[in-house]
Amino acid sequence: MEMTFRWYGKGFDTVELWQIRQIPGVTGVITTLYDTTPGEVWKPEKIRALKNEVEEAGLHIAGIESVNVCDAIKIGSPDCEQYIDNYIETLENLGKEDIHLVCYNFMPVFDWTRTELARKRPDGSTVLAYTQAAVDALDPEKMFESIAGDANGAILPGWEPERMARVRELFGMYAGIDNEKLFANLTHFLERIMPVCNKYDIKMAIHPDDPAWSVFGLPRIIINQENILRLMKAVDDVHNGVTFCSGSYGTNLENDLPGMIRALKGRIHFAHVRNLKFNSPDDFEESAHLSSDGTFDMYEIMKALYETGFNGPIRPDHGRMIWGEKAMPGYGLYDRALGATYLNGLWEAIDKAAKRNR
Ligand SMILES: [Mn+2]
Repeated sequence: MEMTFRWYGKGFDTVELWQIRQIPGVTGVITTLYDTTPGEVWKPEKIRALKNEVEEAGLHIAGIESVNVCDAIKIGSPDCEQYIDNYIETLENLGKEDIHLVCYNFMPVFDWTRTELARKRPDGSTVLAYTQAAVDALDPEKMFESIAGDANGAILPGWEPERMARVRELFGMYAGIDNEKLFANLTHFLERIMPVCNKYDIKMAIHPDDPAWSVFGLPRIIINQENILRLMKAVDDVHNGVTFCSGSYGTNLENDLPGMIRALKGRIHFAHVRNLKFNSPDDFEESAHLSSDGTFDMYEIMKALYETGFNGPIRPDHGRMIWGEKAMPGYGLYDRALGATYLNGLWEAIDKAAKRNR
């Protein structure tokens, strides 16, 4: 396991590389070219410049989150083959720069969905939250406007204003796409990219849909153990793998998180580990990483990763906004640094206990 930290790049992230370098045990960053649009080929010079910048700060690029998949590929529209070719070219350029992990998702229209970006908790911290009642009452075209005001001026990943201006058009484009069609398009995409992934040993790691159910009637497929195992079998190559995000699969309390980790042994290439606090099955907020602050048993999650031989990057995921920090919601420095330290502590304890009992 390598402890890592997500970084959006200079000019997009309030957190700086030198700060990440000072978090104990964090050696890598998970980053992206935030100013590229889905479908665009990533230029080798830009990848190299990003890599140099990270390495000059004493860190390294442990993976890319994300190379976004454009709507044409998800929909399977006539120009999708050209966009898959572009994606392959991007993977090739990443592989040549010795980058071997790519996180992506296959969610239509909306990336992750929350109904509040700054819900206040009893300790005065603010967190992202979701309540189904608010989604049911909302016009999807107003979704962006309703949350944008709490974003501290940041551009939210997956919620870029240009994209949100096209919400109506995007809904129309997905009109004929049900879960089966989306699954077929995902399988086709993976089959097409596997040769380049094999050539450069690039592990693709699909991020689950968040929340793990359909919102606004759109198809959602990466939501539970059955579906993710189906995808692993459909393209049975180790380079077709998973980002295990406890906070996303965990939105559905029926998902047994440690059990899923065990079922996915060998195919989890990247882990997002965070906790949620449920007030009811359809109202949750993002708590501190600590088990006792939320609903999940973080020890059991880390233990399942340890026992299945997980050796990829882990990162703390969304953090609370604490100590007066102003940052992109979920992506401040302080609470995620606390999360990294806590997860490192769990791992050390699990590792030492395992070695002593051997
Ligand atoms: Mn995640």
